[in-house]
Amino acid sequence: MSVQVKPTYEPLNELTVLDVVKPLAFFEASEQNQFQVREIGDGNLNLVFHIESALSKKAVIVKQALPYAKVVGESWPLTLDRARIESDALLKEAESVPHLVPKVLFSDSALAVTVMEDLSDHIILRKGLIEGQIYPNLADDIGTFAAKTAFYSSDFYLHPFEKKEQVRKFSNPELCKITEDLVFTDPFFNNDTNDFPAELQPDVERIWNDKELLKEVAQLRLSFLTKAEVLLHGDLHSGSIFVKSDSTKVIDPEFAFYGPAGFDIAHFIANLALNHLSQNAHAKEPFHRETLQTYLLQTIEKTWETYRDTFTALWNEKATDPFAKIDGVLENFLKKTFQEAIGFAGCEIIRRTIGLAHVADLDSIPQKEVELFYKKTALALGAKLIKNQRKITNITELTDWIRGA
Ligand code: SR1
Ligand code: MG
Repeated sequence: MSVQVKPTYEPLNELTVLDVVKPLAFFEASEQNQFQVREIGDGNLNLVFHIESALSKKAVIVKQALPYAKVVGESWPLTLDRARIESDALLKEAESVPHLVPKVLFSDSALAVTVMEDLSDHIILRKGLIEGQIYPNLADDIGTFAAKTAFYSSDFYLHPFEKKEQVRKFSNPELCKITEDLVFTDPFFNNDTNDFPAELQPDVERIWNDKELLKEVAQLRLSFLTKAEVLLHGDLHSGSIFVKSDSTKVIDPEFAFYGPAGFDIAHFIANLALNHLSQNAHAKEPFHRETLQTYLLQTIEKTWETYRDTFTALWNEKATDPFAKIDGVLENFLKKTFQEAIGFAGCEIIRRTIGLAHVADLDSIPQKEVELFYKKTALALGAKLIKNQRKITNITELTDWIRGA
């Protein structure tokens, strides 16, 4: 009788990662001794290996969670359960938007490992945007991703028992705490995790002393803490999206949890707004800059419109909620989601400028003076969005504000 021994957790290396890959049916037996392995993780939290067969050139990605946050080191312990959350979220998302997420080939929660489809022919959206690339399908794809994953996970569609089971399954307290601290708390107080140059001190203090702003942030933070409306990706910035000209793949849902419906769209919009601002410095010539900035604003508008229209179509066709046919119920939900998204976007813009984990869009601006100028502009835009979230009634008002920042 053979006894199956459960694997115990060990961080993988370029040799041991093959023990995970070899038993998979993905590669032929003849390929087993021909692998080329590279560790390619450049994110804040995990190991990522690219494993390619030298014979067929077929490849897979092996992602393993470390028991701490790589960006800080072993002094910041972090649950391995995020690997389970990530593979479960990818599988759940694949039920409604299979073309927009990487395929999961294998996962093991004890090893904190997910093996998935290789996407080396894509690049990270943030990199593409900084380089001035345009992705025509991006708005449709992200609007569809956010609307479908939201609707199909919500009380508008699921039986209440199933919804509560999903909320339990995607309970993600440690990763949520990172967002509660880094997005909704630390940047608004004089906290050690903040990271900004001395020249920004007056602008930062203006934020810390703005009681009206802090009151709104407290409300947004409470929404994030308490509203289990829909299954969110939880970290939908432009580093969590892989793109090529005709394809979009949303990756890295380790922050997935049930939260307020506007949160994912907000993070996407905030990161496009930061790129829009940074193009004033990155784009080499005025015509190209104008083209890029117009594209970015149109993408923000179209993402929201796609989200709204896709959610509305699903609601009209499939909602099981007893109030779904009552006039104004959907409109109220969408209005509240939209306005809250504007506030969340403001928090993300501020956090990516002065908190922990900045964005390359702003940090890679070559001249220091120019970088400071656009960081100050980002702080002012973030504060404006937070304070005026309920005054903006349609998406073009928002893009007008971003254009005029
Ligand atoms: C310690 S983790 C820092 C950031 O990286 C992730 O992508 C999230 O955005 C998180 O806030
Ligand atoms: Mg990530």
